[in-house]
Amino acid sequence: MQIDNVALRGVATQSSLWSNDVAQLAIDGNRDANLADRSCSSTSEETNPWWRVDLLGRYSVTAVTVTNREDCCPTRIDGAEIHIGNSLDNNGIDNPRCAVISNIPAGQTYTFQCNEMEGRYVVLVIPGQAQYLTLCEVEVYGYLVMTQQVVRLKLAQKDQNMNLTDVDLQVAILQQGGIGAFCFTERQVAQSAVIPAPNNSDDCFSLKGQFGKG
Ligand SMILES: [Ca+2]
Repeated sequence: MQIDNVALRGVATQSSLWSNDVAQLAIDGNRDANLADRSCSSTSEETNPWWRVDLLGRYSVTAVTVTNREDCCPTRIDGAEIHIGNSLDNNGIDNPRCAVISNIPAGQTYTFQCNEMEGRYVVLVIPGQAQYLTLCEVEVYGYLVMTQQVVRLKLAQKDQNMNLTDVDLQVAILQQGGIGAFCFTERQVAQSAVIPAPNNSDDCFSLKGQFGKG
């Protein structure tokens, strides 16, 4: 099974904003660790600063990789925690914890094993202290958790070698009609310019009738 950095396709947010160092800069695919190069996210100094990526689907996360700032203040990240899960309670901080970052040397990239923890959200937080949370890159390695409905689709098709994570294939199957209602994860829907995004937080919804053939 292919393990990708799925954070690259996610949507990031954070508890506050320092300068123009927006949350998305931590998932721009660039580990450049000099803050002036504009590839690091940063909150302002506050208690319990957090950063979160929405993976837009439920993933089994094998590892999270964090690149620390190089030009200043590498110890600011000491004590940061990585949480993974499907809840947004307490901004996602209440989700199970994968790791505590004891320290990362300036400009270095460390990997934390998460043993296939499942979740849509990956949250980094520095608990219990007033601090800046600066992240030059966060990589989330994992794979999409197949929903029961996608498995049903797999069983329904003739060619078992088709790649059902291919959105173009999914759309093509639906456009051919006659298969009825299927569900897609929001993650998969978000990848498609053809299928409109769902209006609720369910990770699965019916596409029956979307193409007038349901
Ligand atoms: Ca970056």
